Amino acid sequence: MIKMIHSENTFSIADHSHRRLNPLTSEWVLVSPHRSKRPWLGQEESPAAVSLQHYDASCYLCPGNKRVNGVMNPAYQSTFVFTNDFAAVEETHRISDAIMHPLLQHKPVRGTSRVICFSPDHSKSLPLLSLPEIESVVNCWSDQVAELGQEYAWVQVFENKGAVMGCSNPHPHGQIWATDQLPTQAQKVDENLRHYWNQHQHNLLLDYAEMEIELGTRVVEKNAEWLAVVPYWACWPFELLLIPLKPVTHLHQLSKSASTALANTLKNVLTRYDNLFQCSFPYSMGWHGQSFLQTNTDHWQLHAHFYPPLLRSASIKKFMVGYEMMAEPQRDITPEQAAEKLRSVSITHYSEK
Ligand code: H2U
Repeated sequence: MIKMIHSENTFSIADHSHRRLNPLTSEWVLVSPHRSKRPWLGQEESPAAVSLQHYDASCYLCPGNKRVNGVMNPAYQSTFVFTNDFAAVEETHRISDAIMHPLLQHKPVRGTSRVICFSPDHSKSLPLLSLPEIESVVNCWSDQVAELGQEYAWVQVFENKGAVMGCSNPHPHGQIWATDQLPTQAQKVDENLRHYWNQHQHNLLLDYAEMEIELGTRVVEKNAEWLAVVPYWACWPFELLLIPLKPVTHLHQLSKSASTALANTLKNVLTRYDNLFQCSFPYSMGWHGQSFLQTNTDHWQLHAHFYPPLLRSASIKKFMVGYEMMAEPQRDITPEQAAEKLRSVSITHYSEK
């Protein structure tokens, strides 16, 4: 007879606290599913409503308007890119002749920062644009990566959306920062993808995508070219990882059909985001293409991260503080529950119903 000792201690991943490993960074996240029912008496955000104003005379990104430094934006019709008037990095080559102590090290950085307006329409965040308009944004990202990749080691395409994420303007826009060195995240992910390749002679992200499609529990969107999944190791409540299903290392190497399918995937996942809490869903997103310093592409696969802060409603966000700052990130609802919630909402935008 099999005697069940301590059966009340049996572990269930859906109910009990555990840690999950992020193989892209080799960092762990603490998952506490039982904690999602705790009461909330803390800060509430003002929900970001979908804007109805197509043009704002005081917006420095609207067509024909004056920017802070006095330059006029053209009367652009589609996407519009300009060099950030307050660039975080400068294009000048500089050499530091400081003698460095091992504990006080620095490196001069050369680079450029650009701002990308996604649309002339002040009110149209990405999910509200038409599919051809979203594809124009994809093509604009791709052209920028192709151009800046000729000169810089790392090209970071990103979007900060919503005041809660520190975005300064609701006009739909993103940014690109290109640098002559790999930033910390890029370095870390490159090392982990390379380590997996060396151990298995397989591409980590392609293996992962295949496994998630087979399991299905964390999948939010899938088509012939793309997978959108709440990663097993997600830190943010409704975090998403977008992976192309065919090997590709850079946005500008996507085929025409992959770019079209990406526009479709973006439209659907971002509409799901907005529909979840019926608000213009804030997030930070960014693309991770390969370092332009490398020629061997076996280990790398292009991917995008979406890190949205909202947790329970349009007004309650997750704070990465306390234990997260001092120990490691923690989440309450499981990635599987988050994926289920995202799958359960419509792909027709609530404002268009
Ligand atoms: P955020 O909304 O994510 O802050 O990005 C807007 C960027 O636009 C920001 O980096 C730039 C800011 O430096 N900007 C200009 O380049 N010119 C302006 O006239 C205002 C803002």
